[in-house]
Amino acid sequence: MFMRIDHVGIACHDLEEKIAFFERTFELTVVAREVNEEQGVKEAMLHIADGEGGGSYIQLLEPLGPDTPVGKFLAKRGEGVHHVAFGVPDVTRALQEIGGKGVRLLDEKPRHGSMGSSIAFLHPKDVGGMLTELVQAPEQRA
Ligand code: MC0
Repeated sequence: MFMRIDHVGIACHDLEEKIAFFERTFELTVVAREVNEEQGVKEAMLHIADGEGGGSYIQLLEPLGPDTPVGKFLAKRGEGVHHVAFGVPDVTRALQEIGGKGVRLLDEKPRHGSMGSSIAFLHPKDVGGMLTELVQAPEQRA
């Protein structure tokens, strides 16, 4: 079902400051930036590697406000890993299969994600405390 780790999402207070740190320290490059109003974030993707099913990235996330998923996370837990995203060939099908196994779906239907992807989240309490995202890259859409 999972083809790769698409990205690891990291919550931060200051996107520009965190981008500069990752570029300077790990020699990573920002390949995309976006404000996603629906998800309440300003985000940047830093490229790690390319594989058969697509690329893998570090995603830096700054909240658009305190009453957003990442804003609440920062207030409660501080900066750190917010979610892990797995690449899947078909996110709608993956949701059906995973939901059928009793995992709570935070999204019944895919939403717009980074770099034109289709995404959906699974409840962290049903996945060992890890907020889990499913990602279908745009080139994998039927
Ligand atoms: C909350 N919890 C987490 C968590 N956020 N556990 C692990 N990782 C996280 N990121 C835990 C809380 O500690 C709490 O546990 C329980 O889940 C319920 O949390 P809550 O604080 O009561 O509830 P909310 O209202 O903060 O909702 C949490 C929930 C929400 C995960 C349902 O954030 C959500 O729907 N997230 C999905 C969307 C999202 O995160 N979007 C931002 C990234 P206790 O033990 O205290 O009960 S958008 C993105 O990444 C896009 C741009 C992309 O990739 O392309």
